[in-house]
Amino acid sequence: MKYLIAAIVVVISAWASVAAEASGSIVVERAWARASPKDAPNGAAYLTIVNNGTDSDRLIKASSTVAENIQFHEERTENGIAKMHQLEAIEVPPGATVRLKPSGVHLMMQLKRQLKLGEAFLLTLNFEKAGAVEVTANVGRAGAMDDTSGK
Ligand SMILES: [Cu+2]
Repeated sequence: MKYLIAAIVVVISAWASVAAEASGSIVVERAWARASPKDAPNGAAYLTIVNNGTDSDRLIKASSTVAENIQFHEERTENGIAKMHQLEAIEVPPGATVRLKPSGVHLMMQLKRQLKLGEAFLLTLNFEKAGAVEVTANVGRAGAMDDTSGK
C-alpha cells in the first residue's frame, strides 16, 4: 500500500510540473500558442501569470528556441480597427492573475520556424523579482481563442 501511495504522489507532481511552473510567488500556467501558417514571420503565444506574493512583479523578457525575439504586445481597438501596441513589460500586481489571450496582451514571437499543431516548445520568462521561469507551451489550432490542447 505504501508503494502505491508513493507512485501516486510521483504521478501528481509530474503532472503539476507540466501544468504550471513557478518561481517564488510567481506561477505561470496554461502556456499555449497558435499554429502558424508556413513561412509566417510571426506567431502569438499566451499564458496566465499568477502572483501569490505581496509585492508586484513584472515580466521583463521572454525568449524561446523557436523565436528570434519576443515582444510584449497589447491589442486595442481604436475607431473599430484592432491595433497592436508594444509594451515594455507586463505588470503583475500582488494577488493578481494576469491572463494573456487573443485580442488582448500577448507574446509576439518573431519565428525561426513554423509552429505545428500538437507540438510543444519551451518558453523562458524573466521576471524582475522572481527571475527566470521556464514553461512548456502547447501549440493549438491556428485560429484558437483558448488553449485547446487539453493539458
Ligand atoms: Cu502582436
